[in-house]
Amino acid sequence: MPTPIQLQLHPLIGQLAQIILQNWQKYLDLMPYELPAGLGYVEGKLEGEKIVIENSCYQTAKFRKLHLELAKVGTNLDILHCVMFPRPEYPLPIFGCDIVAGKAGVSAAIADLSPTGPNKTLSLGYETALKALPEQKFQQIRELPPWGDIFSQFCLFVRPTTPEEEAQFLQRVDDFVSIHCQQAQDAELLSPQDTRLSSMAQQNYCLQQQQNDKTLRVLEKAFGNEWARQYLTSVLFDLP
Ligand code: BLA
Repeated sequence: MPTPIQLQLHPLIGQLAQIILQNWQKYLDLMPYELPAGLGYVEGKLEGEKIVIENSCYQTAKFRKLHLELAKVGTNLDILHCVMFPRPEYPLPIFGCDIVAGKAGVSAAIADLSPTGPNKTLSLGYETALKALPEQKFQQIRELPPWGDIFSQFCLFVRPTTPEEEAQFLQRVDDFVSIHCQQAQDAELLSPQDTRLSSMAQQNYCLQQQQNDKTLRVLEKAFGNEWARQYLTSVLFDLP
């Protein structure tokens, strides 16, 4: 079910949102997740351009927060942000995806299943499934910023340059999310000690993501400094 703002976004973003939501509906038993009051749909405009943000948020037995955010900044910057935070009691990585599209096309497309376990590795189930995915080729692979040490060896960070590359990116995210949902079905409870470690890994993930100035700057321009910080730390990357 395309939502009003989704219809006006860059096609890659609309398609990716559909793929993510379809996987969630297919594999997971979704329950609502209440975002802090007033932050489901937000509009802001301080300097210059208007920004519209639309959030969909759910939880399940294995995931504490499934968050899909679509944003339109002015007429030429479209953003998809998605994170699937597991409940720390389960040995599950964090799925994250961000797409930033401007007039000149998609400048950043990133997707990962980021480890929360010991030694920053994924479990054998994930490794096996991810290594079995077909090899992909992109002309422009982007370099991760310093805080990007949270991502796994399977992280894909590209600037897609052709419709074929966009299709490859969509396929890879579809595979990541469907593997993740299926692995989560079989996940068994961790010991209290390992739960503490996975909770700390999630905190580290959020603290590193909060260092992304590029996200903060877009939000600050529309909503001001205090609101932007609050949104970053309570909606986008709240600590478990
Ligand atoms: C980059 N994120 C960006 C950029 C912008 C945003 C404008 C720069 C684009 C570019 O370098 O081409 C903005 N992203 C936003 C905003 C929101 C958003 C405003 O999600 C939300 C309202 N970011 C995430 C997640 C990941 C992520 C979940 O939210 C990864 C799983 C990654 N975004 C990410 C990375 C960069 C980026 C790695 C590049 C940062 C850099 O090069 O310094």
